[in-house]
Amino acid sequence: MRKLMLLFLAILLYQSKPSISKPSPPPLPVLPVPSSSQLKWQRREIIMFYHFGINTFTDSEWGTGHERPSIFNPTALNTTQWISAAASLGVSLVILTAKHHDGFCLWPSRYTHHSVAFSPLQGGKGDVVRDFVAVARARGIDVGLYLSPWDRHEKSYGLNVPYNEYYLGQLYELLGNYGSISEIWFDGAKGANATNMTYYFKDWFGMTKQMQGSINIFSDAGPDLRWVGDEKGAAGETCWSPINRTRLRIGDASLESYLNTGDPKGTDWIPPECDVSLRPGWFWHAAEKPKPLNQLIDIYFKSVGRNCVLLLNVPPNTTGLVSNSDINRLHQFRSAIDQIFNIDLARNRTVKASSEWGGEHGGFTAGNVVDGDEETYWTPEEEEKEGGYWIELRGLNRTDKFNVVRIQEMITMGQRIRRHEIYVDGKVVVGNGTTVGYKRLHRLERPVGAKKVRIWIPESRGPPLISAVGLHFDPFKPWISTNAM
Ligand code: FUL
Repeated sequence: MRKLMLLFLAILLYQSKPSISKPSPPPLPVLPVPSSSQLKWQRREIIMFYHFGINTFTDSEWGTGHERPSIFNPTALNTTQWISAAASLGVSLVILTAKHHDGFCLWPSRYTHHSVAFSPLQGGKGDVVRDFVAVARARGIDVGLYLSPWDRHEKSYGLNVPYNEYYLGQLYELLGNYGSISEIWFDGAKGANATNMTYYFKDWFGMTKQMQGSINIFSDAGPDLRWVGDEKGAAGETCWSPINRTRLRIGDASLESYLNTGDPKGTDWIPPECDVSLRPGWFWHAAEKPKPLNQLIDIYFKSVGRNCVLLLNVPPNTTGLVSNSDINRLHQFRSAIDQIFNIDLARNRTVKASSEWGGEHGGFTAGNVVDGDEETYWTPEEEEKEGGYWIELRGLNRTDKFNVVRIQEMITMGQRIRRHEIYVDGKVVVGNGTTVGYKRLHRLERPVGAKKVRIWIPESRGPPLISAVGLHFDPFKPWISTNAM
């Protein structure tokens, strides 16, 4: 009898359990994938560079190393004003040239007399690195440093062991005395007097990682971030974060196009950073002006809009301030980006897809691409449909014109899309391309109004994972302003 009652109870419990379908576990990643530091960096989108040093006072780009430290005299130096400029653009990481090729140090390095300690700045007590770091941190902005390997002042330059020791000593000072450093910038430039000298990159990188566990190391060859191969702020139309590190060599000009496009067969995740200056030069020159707004917007589309981070250089002037003309241009740039992207015509619209991983309760439904949440994504069933995978926005208003299409991959699980096409109302192709990556922005030929917008993905490394699709209107597109006149 007791047994029977227990059985009855068990049946009752089983039947009263509500039938909830379980979400599906996500698909497997497609390697390589980013580290958490690389992911954090990618999401910053725009970061800022400050070229400041002895060159600022000699109207030059590459100092000789023979300049007297006494000429370094920024009478109104105000790093708070520099950082406010960065904050107004919305950047979360700022990088300072602690030492450029002339060898002059913006901090009082123990290993040289060629530094701020021998300049009039605060009677020799100044430390631009210290001030810069303190102000940025107080504003919640992360910090990076540029320590040029090429040093035209240092006597030991050209001698393998002594110079590498000198360089490591300075690196140790910068990475040990200024708290957490998020990025370190190594370039490969070398003097003609050092053709037989080797930069001990392996030792430098090793010590850097030992001292700053979550830092990103930038160089022509990574290991964390790579140069994009030009200084125009433009990535390749095809731009893979994966690349083969074994093919890369620091300072090898023949690799520029490889760096620009990356490699779908790459086994290393080393995304490109697009460094470009707001002005023609990297350092401030009285005769130069900031780039026009249209050019900056174009740079944004060719860097951030091609799976990269834009590193925009804003050089402070001889008084030690960012010039007003530059500040105004940064404000215009920010407000232009906001004007284009703050309105998203795709937001919360109906979305259909070729299939949904795990079905409608799987957690990877098409609607995830318009929910405004970068952590959710759509992914189809593994099986490739004829002609590829697709996702389609429906129920749009023909009167709402857009001329920018934004597509974002969920890169935490690898970069996958090899080719994509954008169709409106079933048949008209308004844009197409190869890679997508973290963010791909298409600037269309002309504004379009449509009821349906479909993204076709005919080729990809495994099923695509899409976190966002957006439709925007860009009033700055050059032809619009000329037509309106
Ligand atoms: C290059 C340098 O030679 C330029 O002067 C500038 O600093 C640029 C960002 O990197 O390697």
